[in-house]
Amino acid sequence: MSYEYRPRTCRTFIFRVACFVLLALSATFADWQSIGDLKPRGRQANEFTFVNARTTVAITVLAPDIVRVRAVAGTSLPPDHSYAVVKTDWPAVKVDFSSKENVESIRTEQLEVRVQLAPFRLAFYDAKGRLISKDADDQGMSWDGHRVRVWKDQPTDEHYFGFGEKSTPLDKRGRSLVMWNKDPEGFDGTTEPLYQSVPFFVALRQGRAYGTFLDNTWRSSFDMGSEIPDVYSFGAENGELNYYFFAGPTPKQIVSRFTELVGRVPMPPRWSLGYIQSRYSYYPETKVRFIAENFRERDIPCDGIFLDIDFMDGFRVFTWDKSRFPDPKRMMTDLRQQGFHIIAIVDPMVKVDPNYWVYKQGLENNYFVKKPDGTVFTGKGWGGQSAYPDFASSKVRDWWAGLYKEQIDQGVAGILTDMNEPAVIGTNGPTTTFDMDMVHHTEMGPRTHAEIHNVYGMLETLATRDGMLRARPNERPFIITRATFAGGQRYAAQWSGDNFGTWDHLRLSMPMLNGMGLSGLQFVGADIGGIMPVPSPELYTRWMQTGVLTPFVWTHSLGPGNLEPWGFGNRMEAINRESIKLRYRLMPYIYTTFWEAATTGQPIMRPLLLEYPDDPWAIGTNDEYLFGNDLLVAPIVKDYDESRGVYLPKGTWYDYWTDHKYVGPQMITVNAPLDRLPLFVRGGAILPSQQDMQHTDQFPIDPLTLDIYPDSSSSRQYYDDDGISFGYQKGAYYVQTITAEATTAGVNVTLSAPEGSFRPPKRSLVLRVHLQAAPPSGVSLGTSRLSQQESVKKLQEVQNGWLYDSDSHTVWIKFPDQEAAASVAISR
Ligand code: MIG
Repeated sequence: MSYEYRPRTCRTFIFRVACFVLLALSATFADWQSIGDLKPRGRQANEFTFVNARTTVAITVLAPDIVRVRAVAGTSLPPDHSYAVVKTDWPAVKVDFSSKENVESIRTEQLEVRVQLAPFRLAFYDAKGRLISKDADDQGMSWDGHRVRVWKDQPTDEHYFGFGEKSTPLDKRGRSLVMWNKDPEGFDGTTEPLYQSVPFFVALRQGRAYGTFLDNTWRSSFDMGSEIPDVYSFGAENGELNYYFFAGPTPKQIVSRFTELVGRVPMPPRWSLGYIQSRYSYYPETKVRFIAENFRERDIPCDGIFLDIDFMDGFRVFTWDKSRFPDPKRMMTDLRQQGFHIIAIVDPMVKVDPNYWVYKQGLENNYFVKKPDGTVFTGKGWGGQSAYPDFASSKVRDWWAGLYKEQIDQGVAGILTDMNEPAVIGTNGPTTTFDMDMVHHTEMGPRTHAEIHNVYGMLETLATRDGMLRARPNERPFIITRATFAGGQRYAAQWSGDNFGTWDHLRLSMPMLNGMGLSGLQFVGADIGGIMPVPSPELYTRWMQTGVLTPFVWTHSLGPGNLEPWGFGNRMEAINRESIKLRYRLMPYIYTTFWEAATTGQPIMRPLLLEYPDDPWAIGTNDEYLFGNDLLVAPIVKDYDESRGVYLPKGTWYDYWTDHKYVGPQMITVNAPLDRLPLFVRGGAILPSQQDMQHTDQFPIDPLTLDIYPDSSSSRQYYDDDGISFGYQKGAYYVQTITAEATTAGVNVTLSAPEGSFRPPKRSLVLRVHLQAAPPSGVSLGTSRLSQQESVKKLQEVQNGWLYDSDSHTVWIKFPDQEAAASVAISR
């Protein structure tokens, strides 16, 4: 395998022609000023600086596999600042430097940056001297007025993934992407840009990956070979050409490093992983209570209900419409007793109303975004003209954080921040957001909206998280936001905005959510059923089936139909009930997967390419995904389809429902009647699950079930904690390593002594060892033999015992969870 490649000889020509065409097309397309020749200026620790009369470039080695490149106009580096990056204290790393003729070399154990001085170009090599990526010879870093951009060679077999929230297929090769938070007021599989901006991508070529993060908040763009073949480029309208290069070589390592740099999702409250019911809008109170009662009466699990804008008094944020919700505190107290949490919407628009306290406080204290002439900027909000808090100011964030207290004290458990791209309803002249020259007051001084726009929503969620923590210091906040920027997972979950109730949207939700996951946004979901129009019964049911196996799960719609799990008749209700119950049974697996995301940064919902980067079929798969380490989901995405082709990557896979074994890589066809989601378990998986519950904190887990699919030797960690407090940060968690070993003598399962100080109430453990062709000759726990039982019912009655289910070829073993090391031997 060679990583060198030969650029097409006509590339230069094409580049020039393309530039010429662009020039001719646009009168405003000025000449890009190439960076020219630079000279080394010096080295400070692991920062190497290069200069000429117009430009300064700093190359900083942060880790053996991470290099930062900072290019600025001018002869010195301005103060450093980032809204995305949280890690700056990198441990010392050994860097070798050498210089010969025109090329300086900066080398770590994993990476070499070759710096060509004249003309100035960067090339990244791996430790074996193989080229990973390089600036294009024709055009490296360049300026055009305030605009900055860099062009890089694009090998014909390189593919690009990530880029945050995009509705296009996973592989962005040949596409042009824009980073500019925007409410598109509805989108399809081509709309660009969308609500969130994460200027980050993973490049993959012949199984080897590298990553790039452009840390620039201005409007930026990535052209992945749509303008000029064999060349890709990225840059921004203003600011620094400031990017991080991750050497990989696996996508997982890149995602891990990127999220180390910009932060990872914190452990969410467990209830927020339950099913959430939503509607634009449920009101009045009797309707909300009716919805809640229906869930319980119909035996459909649910943990939360969302209140959209109509709960407010004339769309004034932080108020209640008292005719619709006369006693919010009582309503929320009652609902909580039934296991429901209320999530309330907060918009960044503050109605202009001299009698409204939020508006008055904002006006008196200069908390609103201003025009250049110093007057308050207003735009159209739900309640009419509205002012917008300046979230770029820490003083304003502090004020806004305090505003949450009253509603949270009344019982609001979660906040949804909408419209924070920011979106101005209708249009604001030519734009749907603030005018570009509106003024924000940051700690570094005044800044224009053009610079702050992309982080406005993220800064709102920072204030919101702070506000929730102040109101309830011992509870993990739940916030979900429509707009965010790189690193936004530190403060909030994200959903994919106003999707439609069409099969197309169910299909595109997969690459969309998977791309977000690759970009550090791990806690994500789409409106099940689409916000509008009302989906067909089949579509809603199919969407629910797969939606329950995404990180955030809610039905959200504008109606007018009843998009509740029971809204499409008895047959669909029965299927939806089972889909949601599956989510709840798998909660220990899902919760553990969130813990993995919080500690490693790996997405919860994953494209196949994350695990199988050297498999071209896996890379090209948009209509399947992995949910956690062990499950592969292949939803039905077409009307009336009752079977589909499923690509199974290398390794052993088991049909979740039948235990039918497949050996990948293989394309199979599976039957999928309406009540069946094609779902596969990885060979070697150990899946923790729990008993049925109506809401996540209805009962402690009992029994904890471990479904084991033996495959020579495998292991997993199981995580638990109290699900709500920050105790886990001080050691109050439960982590156990479970291993399964299949030998000719049988299967051995071991449980490690748990780590951490959290201990669940006394309970039973049930191991279900799948794929056992014949009943075992015996089962022992430690040194004692367990007795065989005749039926599952019998097994439920005894404390210890085992059973062989000949229909499913599964051995069930039950014993009290000693919360200590244990070993179980199943003998042939
Ligand atoms: O454009 O608050 O994406 O989820 O229901 C309408 C009303 C504003 C857009 C959100 C949607 C929400 C709706 N909001």
